[in-house]
Amino acid sequence: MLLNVYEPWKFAFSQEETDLNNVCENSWGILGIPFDSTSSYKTGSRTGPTVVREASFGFEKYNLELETELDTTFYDFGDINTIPGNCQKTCEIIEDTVKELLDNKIKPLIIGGEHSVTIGAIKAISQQYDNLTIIHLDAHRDLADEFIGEKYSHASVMKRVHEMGVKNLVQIGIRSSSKEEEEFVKSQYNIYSFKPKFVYDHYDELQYTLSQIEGPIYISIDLDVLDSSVAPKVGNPTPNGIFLHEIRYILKCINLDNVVGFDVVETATAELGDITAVAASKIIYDFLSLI
Ligand SMILES: [Mn+2]
Repeated sequence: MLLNVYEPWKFAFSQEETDLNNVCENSWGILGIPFDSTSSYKTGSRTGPTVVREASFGFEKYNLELETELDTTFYDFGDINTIPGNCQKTCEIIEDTVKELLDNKIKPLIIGGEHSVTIGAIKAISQQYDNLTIIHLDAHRDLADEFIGEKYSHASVMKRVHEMGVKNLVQIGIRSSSKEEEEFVKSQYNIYSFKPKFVYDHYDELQYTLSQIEGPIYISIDLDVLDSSVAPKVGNPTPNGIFLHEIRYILKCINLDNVVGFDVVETATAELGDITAVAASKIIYDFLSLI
């Protein structure tokens, strides 16, 4: 029999194991979160986990750009059960699941789904670490206190996260915000931001800043941080963003030994081979190659 290794429901190169008692400590565990109920513009990120995983089969185990083999031990545990239409309850399920991973010394790598799913993941992680730094790549600040009356929303993710008492919030790629959000940022001592122009023009300064971050780090990447020519199928496409090689550069600047959680969210397409899904998959592939 000739069978190939194409199993598009799992991220390529992941280990075969679903029993948490049998996994290696200090490994990574992928969770897909098919949820998009608060999306206010383009829906469809509920199929993100499926197409992002499928796209991973286009990459080689040897990562030529990084000149390294993807030999990190990681497991793909499949998708979490979500409750369509109920963001808060879905976040509670995510929090419980991430806690279970952390109790087994597995770090969560989340594939969204819309950005609100990050609330549940960071809630679990912030209870384990009182000095957590969030590195947040996004076109938007996501610091609205509420959005259309909803506290649990893709537009208020980082406000909820900030309320959890994180040490620092570092926002990169921001180019869309409200006056209220700007005033909130100015009133806080622990929110840092770097617009796309800063990323293009001041690589060295950005590298220095990121390399100085101490303590545990959670990286949250809303795919709309990318220029909308590179990743058009996102919940809120926004022009004039950064590019894939800049995300790779940013990841290389961070002390990845300190990273305790990672997510890539807002891939809003169901089409196999869509360039947005490939971009999301590439970011995860590069991250797994670097750690
Ligand atoms: Mn965004």
